[in-house]
Amino acid sequence: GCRLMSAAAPKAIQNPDIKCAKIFINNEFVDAVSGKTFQTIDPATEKVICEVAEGDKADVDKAVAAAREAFRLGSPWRRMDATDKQDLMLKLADLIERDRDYIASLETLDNGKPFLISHAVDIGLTLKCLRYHAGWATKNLGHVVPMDGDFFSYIRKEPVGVCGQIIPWNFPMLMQAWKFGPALAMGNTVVLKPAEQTPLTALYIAKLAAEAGFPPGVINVVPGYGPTAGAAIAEHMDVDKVAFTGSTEVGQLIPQMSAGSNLKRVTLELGGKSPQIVFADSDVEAAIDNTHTGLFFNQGQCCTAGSRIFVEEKVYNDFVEAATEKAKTRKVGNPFTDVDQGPQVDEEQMAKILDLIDSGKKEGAKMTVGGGRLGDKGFFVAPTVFADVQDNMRIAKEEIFGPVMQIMKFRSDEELIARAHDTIYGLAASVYTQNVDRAITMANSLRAGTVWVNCHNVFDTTMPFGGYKMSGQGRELGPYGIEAYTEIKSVIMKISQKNA
Ligand code: TXE
Repeated sequence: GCRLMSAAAPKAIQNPDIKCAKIFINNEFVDAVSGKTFQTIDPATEKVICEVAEGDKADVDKAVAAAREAFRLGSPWRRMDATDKQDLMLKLADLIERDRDYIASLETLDNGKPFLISHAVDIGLTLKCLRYHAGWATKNLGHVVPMDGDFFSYIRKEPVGVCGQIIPWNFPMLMQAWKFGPALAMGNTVVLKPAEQTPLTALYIAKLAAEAGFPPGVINVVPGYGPTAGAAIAEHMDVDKVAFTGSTEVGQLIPQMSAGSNLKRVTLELGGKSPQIVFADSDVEAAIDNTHTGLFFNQGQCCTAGSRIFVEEKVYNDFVEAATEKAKTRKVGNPFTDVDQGPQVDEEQMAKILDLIDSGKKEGAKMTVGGGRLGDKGFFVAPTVFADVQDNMRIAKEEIFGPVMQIMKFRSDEELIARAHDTIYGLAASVYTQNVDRAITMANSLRAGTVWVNCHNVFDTTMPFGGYKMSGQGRELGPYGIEAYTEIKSVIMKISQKNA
């Protein structure tokens, strides 16, 4: 059935009914304790989509209490067979697939990304993520250890407990899946706060989780703002772990809030300024395509956006020309039509991008295409390319998070590595070359959590993801992502006689 459904042509729903816009606690939608609501906006039209219940500390307290009760010893969730946990997660994925057109439409309405991308990429990766992690539920193995003395000893991996999860707006449903997947597979309970810009798919998927049969309190979703609802999670005395994806600025606050409260576990996935390095010995045509999507994908709103493109002198001029031509072909417009690029997520992000574009012009970079807002309704920004960018310019240092490409020239490998490392970030990097020695040497030298060779922005649930330096702490996905959702317990039992 699933196979047939995913083969069906995507059908956009331009005005999807908003079915879930309240706080989800104990498998029910409730108003905020304060009664407050906030608006979520369609970034393509600037129209209000709907009012959403605005959670803050009081609602987080309720959600944490529900998650704690669901985690109590003897609770249905704690006693559930691993195969049943696996089946629940698979069921949730199946329900998301059933409602694929609707959810992809909702994501596009709330976030602005092209519907065909929401449908194929965001939902596609969400399904794979949930299904991959479902398999882990039955594979959470411990160890029996040959310890000295007359003891029987084993290591058990237990859930951490109540997990707070704070996510951004660039991949709303996928970030929810990255957080739910390992947390649920390992038997934790969760309180998730979606970004205030994009709360709608997270709430609808919470409803599907109830339909799938997750016991009340296992999954709770509290929409609201960062300094109120988000901080209440990070500062909570009864939250055992907080996983945060967002800006480096807020990422620096989260461990402080943890330390100032109960030393809850912290994992962070933060910003980047990732280099893409194009050698003259690469397949330059392919490199032009890959660096283009490596930067422009998702309106440039990727933590891994390859926004510093270093090009070897010999091919530099040709590269700049081709990258500019390629940027010109990018179709920008109504995300419910067949376009490459929709609007930026909100006015604040658009303003930040336009300010950085201005700084590039003022600091003397050579703008070859783009350079401003498109139209006067909706937060559309023209695909922009800057050549002759110098390392000390703001556009070479700050995360732009928009469709703005920086191209710089380099001469030697040694000079290049130092320049590529001249950043506070270390999330990702890519290298384009056909020389095996150079590919491996560069891949092993670059200080980044992911290095791509002859590609960029390729994600897979089996591969750990996270940052060096100020791009984060810990890893998500793959076996390392699972570790972040378990506590390790040593059990040492005195016995009368040990035998090998
Ligand atoms: O991020 P915030 P913003 C970068 C990108 C972007 C910039 C600002 O450069 O332009 O950050 O975006 C919650 N306590 N990234 O302002 O504020 C907030 O409600 C607890 C990169 O949107 O970090 C939301 O749910 N939580 C990034 C989440 O944090 C708080 C993706 C992210 O929002 C909080 C997004 C607080 N005090 C932005 N303040 C990536 N790594 O992909 C805010 N939040």
